[in-house]
Amino acid sequence: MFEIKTVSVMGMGYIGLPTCAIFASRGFQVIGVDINESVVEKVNRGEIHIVEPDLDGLVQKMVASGRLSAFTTPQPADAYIIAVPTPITEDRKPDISYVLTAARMIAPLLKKGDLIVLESTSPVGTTRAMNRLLADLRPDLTFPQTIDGDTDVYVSYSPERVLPGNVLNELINNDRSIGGLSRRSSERTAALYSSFVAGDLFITIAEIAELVKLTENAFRDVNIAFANELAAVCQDLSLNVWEVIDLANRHPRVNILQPGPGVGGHCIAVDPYFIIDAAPGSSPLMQSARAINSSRPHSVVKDIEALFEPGRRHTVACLGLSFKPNIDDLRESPAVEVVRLLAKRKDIDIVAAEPNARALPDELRDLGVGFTDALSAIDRADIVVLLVDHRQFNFVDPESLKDKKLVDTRGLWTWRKARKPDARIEGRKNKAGQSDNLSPEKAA
Ligand code: SAJ
Repeated sequence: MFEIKTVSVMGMGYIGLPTCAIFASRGFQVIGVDINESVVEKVNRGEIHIVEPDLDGLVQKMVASGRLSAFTTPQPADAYIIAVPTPITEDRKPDISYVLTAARMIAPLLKKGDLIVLESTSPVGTTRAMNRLLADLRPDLTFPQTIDGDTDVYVSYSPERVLPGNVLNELINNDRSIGGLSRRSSERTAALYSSFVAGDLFITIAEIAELVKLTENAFRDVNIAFANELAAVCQDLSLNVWEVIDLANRHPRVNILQPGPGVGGHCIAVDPYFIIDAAPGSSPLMQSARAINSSRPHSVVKDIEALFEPGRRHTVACLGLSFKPNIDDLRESPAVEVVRLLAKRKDIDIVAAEPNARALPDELRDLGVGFTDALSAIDRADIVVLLVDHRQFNFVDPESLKDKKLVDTRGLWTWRKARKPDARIEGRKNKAGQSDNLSPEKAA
């Protein structure tokens, strides 16, 4: 076996940069590669360009130790990790061009014994397509063709599955699937990741590992769509969806997710399309889920418009812009979409608050949206819309909302903070010192 001493990570984004830092912390010499010069300069100064707990300190330490350095072009290594974006096109087809470009860039550097691991969320078949491209570009080396054959170069798929906001912890502790194009590829990949992964490693074929990653995010999308559909049903029936979910989830086998203004981020709102594109005739549920979740911002806008009084100019406070609580990431954010849709109206004033951002995105500022802190926004508005359940919004004084019309898309004020204490009669199992282990027969 060839020993891996140097690891090159292609792409230093939300996944690539923490991966660089973790490999460096395990003693590897790590080369981070990114086409964005300012990212490379920042990392080489020991700084980071994303918001992620504890990552800044680790990157700073690893750069200072000399084990992590960044470049705009690939450098020779023993293992190459590809962590570049795989977006969708306008017509919702997967775009794997960044993966293939990364493969083209490393092809000239490859030598006997090297390992290539694709980590980017990818449509089924991408790892094999990348392998074919590499084999075409380097006819002097052998690449995996059958699961059993040994080769000069090893190729695997092993997706990341970490949650933004908890990346370092989940990188280490989550289980991982590894889909090698050959048995030796899987073995080498497992050996490399076991340097930092404390979770279990599961070996499978590349196509299964690719579909597993897509399945995880499609599963969550479908489940969020269920919660969002239930919210619409409850609205028709004038019932509180938060209470319905809270009580239903007390069933031992029910776990309904939370409704909201839609699904954002660059993963869950995108990845189901990779499955839908591959099997359009067999994925009606995933297609419906996408349609339900994508239409949520429009429903929220309708709920707000229902509060307008004819002839009156309203000021609407929109609280929260990020795609989920307690982060600064506005990409594909349904909250931004709600504000964008509202801002098309010229008969209202809009003021937005986002405690994790220093300014509004240019697009919203150009639409005439104001930007201030939550309390001033509430103060100025007659309609208050809660779009993201940031922890800061827990501390809003209910008195300040008393005379306002509310649209609480996350149930933070209208349910989570307003749960009635006398609506629960505590059972014996929850009372201190009173637990009894009676079998049903004994209890009877
Ligand atoms: N959301 C709801 N209701 C919920 C849960 C989430 O409306 O009950 C919304 C959020 O507000 C947000 C969106 O869904 O807009 C996605 O947020 P998320 O926290 O569910 O997931 P992400 O996009 O931050 O990260 C997901 C994770 N995948 C799964 O949980 C299956 C993460 O583990 C993946 O690594 C990541 O996608 C990725 O990179 O693919």
